Amino acid sequence: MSGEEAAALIQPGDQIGMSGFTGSGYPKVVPMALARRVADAHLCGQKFKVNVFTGASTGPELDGALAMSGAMDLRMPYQSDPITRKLINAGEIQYIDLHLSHAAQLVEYGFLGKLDLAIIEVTAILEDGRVIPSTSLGNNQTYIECADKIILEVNSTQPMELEGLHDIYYGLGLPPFRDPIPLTSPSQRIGVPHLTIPIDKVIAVVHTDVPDRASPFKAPDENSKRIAAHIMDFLSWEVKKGRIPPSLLPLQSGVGNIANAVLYGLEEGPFQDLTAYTEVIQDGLINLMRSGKMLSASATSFSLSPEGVADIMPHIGEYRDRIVLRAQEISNHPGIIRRLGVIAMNGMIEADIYGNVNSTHIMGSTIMNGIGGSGDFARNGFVSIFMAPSTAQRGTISTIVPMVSHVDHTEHDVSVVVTEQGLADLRGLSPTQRAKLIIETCSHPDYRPALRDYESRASKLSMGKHTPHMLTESLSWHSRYLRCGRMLSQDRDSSCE
Ligand code: 0RQ
Repeated sequence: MSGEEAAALIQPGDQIGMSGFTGSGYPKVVPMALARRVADAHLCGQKFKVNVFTGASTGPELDGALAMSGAMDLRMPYQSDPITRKLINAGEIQYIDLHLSHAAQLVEYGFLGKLDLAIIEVTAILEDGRVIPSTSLGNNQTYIECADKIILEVNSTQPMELEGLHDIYYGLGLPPFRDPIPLTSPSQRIGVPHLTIPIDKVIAVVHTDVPDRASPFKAPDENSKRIAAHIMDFLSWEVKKGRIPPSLLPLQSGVGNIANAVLYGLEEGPFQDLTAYTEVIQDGLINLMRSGKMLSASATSFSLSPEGVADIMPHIGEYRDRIVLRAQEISNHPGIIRRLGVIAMNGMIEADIYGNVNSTHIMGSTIMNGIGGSGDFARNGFVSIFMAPSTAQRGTISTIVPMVSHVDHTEHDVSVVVTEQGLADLRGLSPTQRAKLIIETCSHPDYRPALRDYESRASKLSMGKHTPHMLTESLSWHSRYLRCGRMLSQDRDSSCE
């Protein structure tokens, strides 16, 4: 049926699980038709909102269209759409920012309520009923299993060559009846290549020929290249010390231009026979496979530039033995990440001098994208590297700060902080040792004196000497409470208002 006919089957208040992960494999026609329906309803004064769950970020036809029409009441678990972000920060969309490995099980546990509908993009429905997934797997099989009804969007622009790339291992079950997941190497297959669709739940099949909206990558700039070079030196050192093999350990690389630059750095680096256990296959990863430097990669989606899509997708079948796409609860599974010893490399907004990392918030209250999979990999990886230029906003803000304004990755989950200035290896260091190293190695010279000044005054004036801070400067509420808390609860003092 048409997108309009399918969208007419959606009810106000529905909770919908959709496919889509980093701009790939998301439904397009039905969300756009739903956005038009909602806009019409709002014009007539009717309230029409739905809750939208996905794998991760999608594209303008889903997040952009639904946000602009005012259709979204609640969004989870990750987004990177500018309109959605604006409405979340305006308080008009409720956003649950989750570890990506958690999303499927939270739905299965029933913690997020009933799933009314699943809208899933697929590549094809074969004559015998088997369904070839699209360019991402995300939470698709879970949403299909948990939803009351299913709409399939068949995208004829996705190549049939995708058949056989996916490995769907579904049915972890509920505690206490969970078995170990039998995955011991990145390229191993433990499931089936097709989605299992309970046919009686399918209420619509819709055709689309709208391609994934892949974001272009900027060519690596000087800072990204320097960050990549520091990471190459670090990995070489780890090999030299015998802590990792010459082929390294499976790599995870976050999204974005710096992450892609690191992959280009590996292209020129000395390492051979690499593997990846990650979430997204970016252009840089494909280049490593093409040059023979990388043997195999496991992920949950493709996130290729438009050139990458045009170049690679028509021949994607050639990579069937070397690329595996998995559900995100497997690609991001803490136990598997720890078992494989993944080297985790993720972007950050800021790090503090003690190694706490903020990946999600600007100035503590404005969300950027979400934690995504960075927490799954950071806490469980063999080493966890966080990277960013030492300044943001054209040099006006230091990304190394005394205390992060929001903590996504605590000091306990961060092994390495790297900027274009240098790389701080935090393993085995106490907070005060870390502070000195991060300031001297990672901060921009323009901000270094101010950070040194903070560190030295804090080490003298702080009440505790383990993680010295001057809270008046970094968290004024706490010091105000210490000063005025008693008075606030007894005789209110206007100086404490
Ligand atoms: O702003 O767009 O206005 O120029 O933030 O920053 O430097 O372009 O960095 O694209 O690598 O994104 C952490 C957001 C970094 C990303 C984050 C401003 C800066 C710019 C973007 P403009 P850059 P990147 C696997 C892993 C969480 C999810 C994750 C992210 C904009 O890496 O979302 O890791 N990570 N998933 O100017 C003010 C600061 C700032 C700042 C940056 N300190 N203060 N503004 N900016 N630092 C993948 C998945 O999970 C799917």
